Amino acid sequence: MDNLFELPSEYKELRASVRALAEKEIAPFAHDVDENHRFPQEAADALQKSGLAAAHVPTEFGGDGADALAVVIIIEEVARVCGSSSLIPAVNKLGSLPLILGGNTEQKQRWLSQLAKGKGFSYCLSESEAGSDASALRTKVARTESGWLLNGSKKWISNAGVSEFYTVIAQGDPSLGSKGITAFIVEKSDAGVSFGAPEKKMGFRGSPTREVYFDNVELSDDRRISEVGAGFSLAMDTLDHTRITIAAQALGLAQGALDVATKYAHERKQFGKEIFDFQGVQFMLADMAMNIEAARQLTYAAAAKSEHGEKDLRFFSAASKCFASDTAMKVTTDAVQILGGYGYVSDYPVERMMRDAKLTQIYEGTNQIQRIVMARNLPNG
Ligand code: COS
Repeated sequence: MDNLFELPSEYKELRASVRALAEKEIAPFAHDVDENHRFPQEAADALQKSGLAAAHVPTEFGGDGADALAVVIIIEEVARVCGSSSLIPAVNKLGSLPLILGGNTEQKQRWLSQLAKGKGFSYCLSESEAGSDASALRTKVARTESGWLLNGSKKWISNAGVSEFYTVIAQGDPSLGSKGITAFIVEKSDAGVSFGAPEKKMGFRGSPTREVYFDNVELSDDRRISEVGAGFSLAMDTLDHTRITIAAQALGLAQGALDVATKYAHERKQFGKEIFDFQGVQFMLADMAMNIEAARQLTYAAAAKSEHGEKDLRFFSAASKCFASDTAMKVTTDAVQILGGYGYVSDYPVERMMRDAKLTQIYEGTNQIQRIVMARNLPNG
């Protein structure tokens, strides 16, 4: 009971080391990455060098075998200084988790070992007409004599074009609805794969988001990582684990904004005293800290459930993503308010954090979808 709410020391040490790395090697580039809409290559290199870009890859396939909580802490600490950079470990986990959950040993050896060496892995579920209604996807896969033929397109794919590998969820028999869907691994170099122009986004501007096009892409059957027709369940099972990484990202953005706002409140003087001394500002900072801590407890609990495959994972992962991202939106907006005119311009990072926070309420399932998932998973729901 004594240590129930105390993080074991290995996680505290991990946090300290990721924080030091993030502040030294990622934070100095965060503004430039956002301003110039460029990929955070410095962060990618630093994370890869320290084994943090895809730490979740099991040791047998060349990774660090980091558990779900360790990955959450990595993402949280990177997001605290740069949201775009935190998408590197988050996308790598999202893209490769279907393979980890559904693939055979040979397939894992083939792709996870390369992921551990720095080749990125993206996740292709959403389409222009299939966002929240994910099972309405239209990317088609058809059997051929030698395997499969893939045709269609995916939209809003994070790190598309940078990643080497793509998990693609495709429909093989529309008459079966979600039961006609199967999951495949596609490589960037496969003939018939191409990418759209990078989207012009409000936030997360350092992470390229592109459409991915499949034009008669021939795939052998060893690219298939789910049973035929079991791809939708695999895609949803994946999100149960990875929505927690979005909660982690939201948590990091919120913590980063609170840290900046608290420091600023002590530095900024108006009416002859620090603005921290005004109760109105204290109440805001206290609410921000309180909600962040509540989001952290929920997210870490969800991570433990992910690690142990507990039955209520689906509820907890949706709840953590929803609560942490709503918290991030509120906290970053309040941080901008505390910084006033300085908060609204890009000299300080809080307006960037506020723009980044918005996406955490939208992707890996909107917060409206998370509430549907939670309601469906109430004990007597
Ligand atoms: N895990 C595993 N399986 C799941 C699941 C989950 N979280 N949610 C649904 N399924 C299964 C169901 O059990 C069902 O299988 P059975 O027919 O065997 O019961 C099948 O998938 C279809 O489920 P359902 O009919 O509930 O699907 P809906 O079309 O109603 O959609 C929601 C369910 C809305 C929850 C789902 O489409 C969703 O999460 N949408 C958001 C997608 C998303 O996050 N997109 C972001 C892009 S990914 S970055």
